[in-house]
Parts: sequence; structure tokens; C-alpha cells
Amino acid sequence: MPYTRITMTHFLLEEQRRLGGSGSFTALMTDIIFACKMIAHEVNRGALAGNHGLAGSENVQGEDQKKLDVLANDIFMHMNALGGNYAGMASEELEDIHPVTGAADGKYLLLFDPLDGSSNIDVNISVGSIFSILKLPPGASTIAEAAFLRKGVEQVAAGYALYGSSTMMVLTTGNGVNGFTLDNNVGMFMLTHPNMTIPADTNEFAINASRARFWEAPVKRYIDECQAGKEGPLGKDFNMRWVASMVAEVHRILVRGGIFMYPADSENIKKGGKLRLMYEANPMAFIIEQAGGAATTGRGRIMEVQPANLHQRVPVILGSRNEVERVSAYHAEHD
Ligand code: AHM
Ligand code: MG
Repeated sequence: MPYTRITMTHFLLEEQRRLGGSGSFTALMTDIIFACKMIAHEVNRGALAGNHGLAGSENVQGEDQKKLDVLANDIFMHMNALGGNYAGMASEELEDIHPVTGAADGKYLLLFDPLDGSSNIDVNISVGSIFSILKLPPGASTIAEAAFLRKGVEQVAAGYALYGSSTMMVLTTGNGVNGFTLDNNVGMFMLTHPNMTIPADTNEFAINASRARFWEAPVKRYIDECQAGKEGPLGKDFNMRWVASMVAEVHRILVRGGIFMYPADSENIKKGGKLRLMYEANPMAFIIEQAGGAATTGRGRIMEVQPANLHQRVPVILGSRNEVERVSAYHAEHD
């Protein structure tokens, strides 16, 4: 049988040829791939390397940082600064933007959550890294926070690495979604999931049900209807999953469909929601839409939210199009 495997590097080079690009995007993706491989290695070594437990510090969100949160952030910052492709970076773990010094030609901005799903680190459940790439606005000579505060529709690429039973990277550059699996023996990501698409219908939902007492009426209505099963208005039985790692939930939805919700509720709305617009919601919304799904706050498309600050939070409802549209319609009927 002929050998047909395509590495992620070759896939990116092929895309570059197709689009007539200069190669700088391929170069910056190479840095992200390195960073994710190194983080995968540290996640995998886990307790053997003393990587579990608290770092003894708090991040900008006031959350206790785990050792691996800090290590993953350091790896992501370091590896991506080396290549000189970025003018600046912003991380969920850092209060302020980080201009990349010595990279006068950096044309891109990188926003990332170095290790999402922190509550799962010490219990050996899947976690991931999420990234979003913007172009430096024309004429911007100094890097200020304002350069980063752009709607999700302006992203040029977004992706995630999933540190699960195998390590995967999933990427969109606005031309569909492709998934790559790390072959540990050769240290390369191989194209294993070309053109990932999300079925429009689903009977699987994901929500943290411990927050039910805080839910708004449209969310409560929808979940009640899912739980009513065949006898209810939706006319089918639903199953529920909640990993508490957004990367794992989004990946499951890309592979077999589903709806994921971290909606606004009476408690988290004081902060604007739970998930971060720039590091979690926007990149995942871009991927989900590119795979044929939908991503909304319940009251509008996530990628059209104008960010007011770097660490802004938003309600997130995403996944199989027909179910996401149903939940949006319930919000519209209610408001
Ligand atoms: P983190 O960035 O601090 O890890 O938080 C984000 C995570 C998401 O991956 C996940 O969907 C959610 O928080 C889980 O929240 P909860 O602990 O309320 O279930
Ligand atoms: Mg996160």
C-alpha cells in the first residue's frame, strides 16, 4: 500500500502555495506547533516530573495558578517570541499585553490560553491550549492593548491543541477545519481529520448543571426540553456530557456533533459570563463556524462582539447549528 500520510508542516506549506503567501504564517505556525509539543510532553510527564499541584500564585483573573498553567504559559511565550513573527502577545494568564521586543518585522498578534481546563490537570483528564491570531493593524507602530481589541471576525487563524488520550492540533485559517494527530515516535503532527464538519442536528448537550438555579429562563426551558426526551417538545432523547475542559468539549462536537453551553446566569453575569472572549470564545467560535456549526452569546454572534478589554468574559453557546439556533430563538422570544 502506498504511504500517504501528510504532516502538518507539509499541509501548511501546501496552503501557503495555494494562497501565494510569503511564508511568515507558516513560520509562526511552526512556533505554535513546537510550543504545543513541548506542553504535551510536560502534561504527559505529569507527576513524574513534579508538574502537578499549585504554583502558589494567582493569575489576573484571581484564580489559583497550577504549576502546569505557569509552565505552559512560559513555554508558549518563549517559543513564540523566538521566531520574531509576532509584534505582541496576550495570554489569559497575564494581566497586560506582552510586546515582542527585537521582532521589528512581526506582523501578527497572538492571543492564547496556554492550558485550558485547569481543574482537570491534577486528575489526568484532557486539557488543551487555545490560540487566536490577528494581523497587526496597518500603520500600528507601537503595540498597545487597543491593537488586540478586535472582533473575532478579524481573526486570520485559530486553533487548539488537545492533550488527551492522543495529542491533537485542530486549525482553521478561514478555509475549513483540519485536525492533526501527534505521532510521538517521529514527533510530528499528521493530518488525520481533514475537513471536519459538525452535523446540524444532535442529541447530546454539555452544560454545568450545578448552576441550574442561576440559569435564565431560555436556558432552563431548553435543558428541561432536552431532559423531557422523546415525550417532550423536542421529540428525542438526549444524552449529556461535561468534561469541564472546553477544548475536549469542542473537539467532541467537531467529531460527532453536540451543543456546548456556558451561558450567562444570574451569578456569573456580574463578570459578563465565565469564558474569556479573546482566548476561548472567539477562537472556538471561528473553528465551530468554519466546521458548519454556530456560536452565539444567546443574543448575538460571538465573533461580532466588540471587545472592551483584554480579559472580557462572554456567555457561550456553540455547536450543532439547529440546536444553537433553537436556543437563540428561545432567548429572542424571552427578551
Ligand atoms: P480555565 O481557563 O480556568 O481552565 O477555565 C475554563 C474552563 C473551560 O475549559 C470549561 O468549559 C469551564 O472552565 C469549566 O467550568 P466549570 O468548572 O464551571 O465546570
Ligand atoms: Mg481557559
